[in-house]
Amino acid sequence: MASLFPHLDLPYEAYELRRYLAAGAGVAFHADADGFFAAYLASLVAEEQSGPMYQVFTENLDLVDLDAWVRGNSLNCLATFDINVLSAPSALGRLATSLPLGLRVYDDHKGLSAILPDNVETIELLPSGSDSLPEIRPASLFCFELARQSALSNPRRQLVEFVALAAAHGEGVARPFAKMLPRLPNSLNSLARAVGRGVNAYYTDSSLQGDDMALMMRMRDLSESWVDKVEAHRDLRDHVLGSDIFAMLTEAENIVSSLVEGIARQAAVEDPWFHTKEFPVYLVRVDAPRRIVHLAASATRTKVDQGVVVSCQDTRAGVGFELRRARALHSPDLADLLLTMDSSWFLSRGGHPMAAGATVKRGAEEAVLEGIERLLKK
Ligand SMILES: [Mn+2]
Repeated sequence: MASLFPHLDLPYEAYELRRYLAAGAGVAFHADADGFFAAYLASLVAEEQSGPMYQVFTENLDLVDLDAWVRGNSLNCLATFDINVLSAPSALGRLATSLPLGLRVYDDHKGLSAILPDNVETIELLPSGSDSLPEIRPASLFCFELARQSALSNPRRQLVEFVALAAAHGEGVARPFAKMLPRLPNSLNSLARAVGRGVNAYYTDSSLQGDDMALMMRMRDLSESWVDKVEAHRDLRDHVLGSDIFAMLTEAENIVSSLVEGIARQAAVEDPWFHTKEFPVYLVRVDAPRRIVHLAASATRTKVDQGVVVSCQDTRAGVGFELRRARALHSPDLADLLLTMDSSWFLSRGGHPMAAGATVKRGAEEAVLEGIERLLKK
């Protein structure tokens, strides 16, 4: 796992993170499997109770609400996990002025060009020039490596390895990173997949989940009760299967997967939206009671296994857009593509070359679709 981050001094990063959290830093994370598990693992690196935590939902990636929360809690410093600040340089500037002791941003930000305020430090997780692996370095796997650098007790380590696997499944990198991930028995591997997908399903609708940190509290309960019970009861699989958190996650996953599978199955039998010279492009218009636009895009990419998939869905905050590229393609860079378009159409946008997303102002969605078509045909 350390080989994913050859450009970083991991013992130093563990020390810095611990020092920062001990100074009372708040923690904000992207509300999905990667962000959630990154924040959880970071709290283990801290070894003691860290500051207050905040979930940034995909539709609020403009960071305005996060700034209000920082001010409301009178925080001096903040660490963010899996929050891509590429899309929000102006909100970032405002956020930085609220944090006299600083802001540490843990994510990959290919192409971050904005000049950052002095008290903002980005811990860039993506090394430059890494062709053989996907162009993504999940924040959760970085925090897992930091947690592993800390001296964790054995029972805790087993649960933490399970969490790293769940995070990789949730982030969709379990296969490409398979050789680097911890090896656990097959039954735990499939359970980790269910948990990773369940966390993403849980976070598909912020209006249902609110900002109550219920999932994080249950994750901590699960981990504490595992460490306490491990002498009497050695089977981690039974422990996870019998937990509150697992019941909550499977319920969310059942609701969401039936919605998403139906959409992807339908999209795969329909004709592509258009063809470029090299590949087909699929358009999926999502109409569903939960915010599943990103999952519909990923599931459709898996089903059609070629070209580019664009999905969109009307959400509370605006129109959610998600772009996915087949794994076999090496271009186009989908994050670049979104960033090339007229900024006045967007509330937020960002991501990675093969998976990017945006929230578009209501009324601008057709202009964005035309822009995507024009740029892909170029
Ligand atoms: Mn994320």
